[in-house]
Amino acid sequence: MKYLKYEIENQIATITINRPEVLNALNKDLIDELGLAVDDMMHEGKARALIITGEGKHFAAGADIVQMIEMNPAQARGFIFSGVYNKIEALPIPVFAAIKGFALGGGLELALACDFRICSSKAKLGLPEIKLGIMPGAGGTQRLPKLIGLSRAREMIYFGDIIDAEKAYQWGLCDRVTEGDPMEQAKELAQKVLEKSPVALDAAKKTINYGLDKDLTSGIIFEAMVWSDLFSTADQKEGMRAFHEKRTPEFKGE
Ligand code: CO8
Repeated sequence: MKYLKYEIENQIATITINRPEVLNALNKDLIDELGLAVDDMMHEGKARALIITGEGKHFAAGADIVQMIEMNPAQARGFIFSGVYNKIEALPIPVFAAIKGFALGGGLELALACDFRICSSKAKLGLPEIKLGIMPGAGGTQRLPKLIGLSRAREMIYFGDIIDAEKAYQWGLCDRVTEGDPMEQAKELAQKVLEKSPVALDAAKKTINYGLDKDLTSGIIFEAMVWSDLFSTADQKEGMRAFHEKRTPEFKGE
């Protein structure tokens, strides 16, 4: 791949956006590669968690502005990243964004499609599209208000200001802020999920995502169905038997 690095170690996959000369600005080919990398990872079936990060000092300073300048509406529609971001959000494994430096525009929208955002204390986050005469177009207007509330999301989207990691943490946009390398912290958290049941994690993630755009009653009905289906899995039997036998469960993801 030209714009990404992919590796998997101890069941934790890492995708690194690799265009540091332009602060990892996201062009169309890069996003196509991201979609393929995610497909390959799932096809291979070895990853139990995914970390997305950026090469060099930044996560990603947004979509490639130079590539967008002369686009017409049809070309802009063809450029849209949402399909790949939706795919990442729907992955059956937990996804962590490890953020150093800038996560802006389409870069922050990528991080919003992840389950967790782990930030360096020097991280800077924002949706500055409004300053370019556009608006967020890869899920930002939808995911951000759900995550941090309408007023704060409006503030970020209407004013386009960049906020630091501390404020992002206070607003619930960052899940962890670290003085060290966010990659290390993301790996620690990924390691924690390796001990859990993959089928239960997948079920929990699907149910949370399902409820995001549904009414409470539908969400609770869906939850009841998924919850009771878990009793057909070997992991449920193992988890509960292990508790009863006072030992650590060994989940097989079955
Ligand atoms: N696109 C293209 N090139 C970029 C981008 C970008 N988003 N960001 C930085 N670069 C380039 C710069 O042009 C510069 O290139 P060169 O060395 O050739 O001049 C290089 O990266 C280094 O950048 P700076 O010299 O500007 O570095 P500074 O440290 O001075 O500034 C900033 C860093 C503040 C991050 C500044 O680069 C900046 O403001 N970048 C643009 C941020 C931005 O507006 N992002 C939003 C882009 S629009 C978007 O993401 C739309 C999302 C919707 C997607 C939906 C479907 C596609």
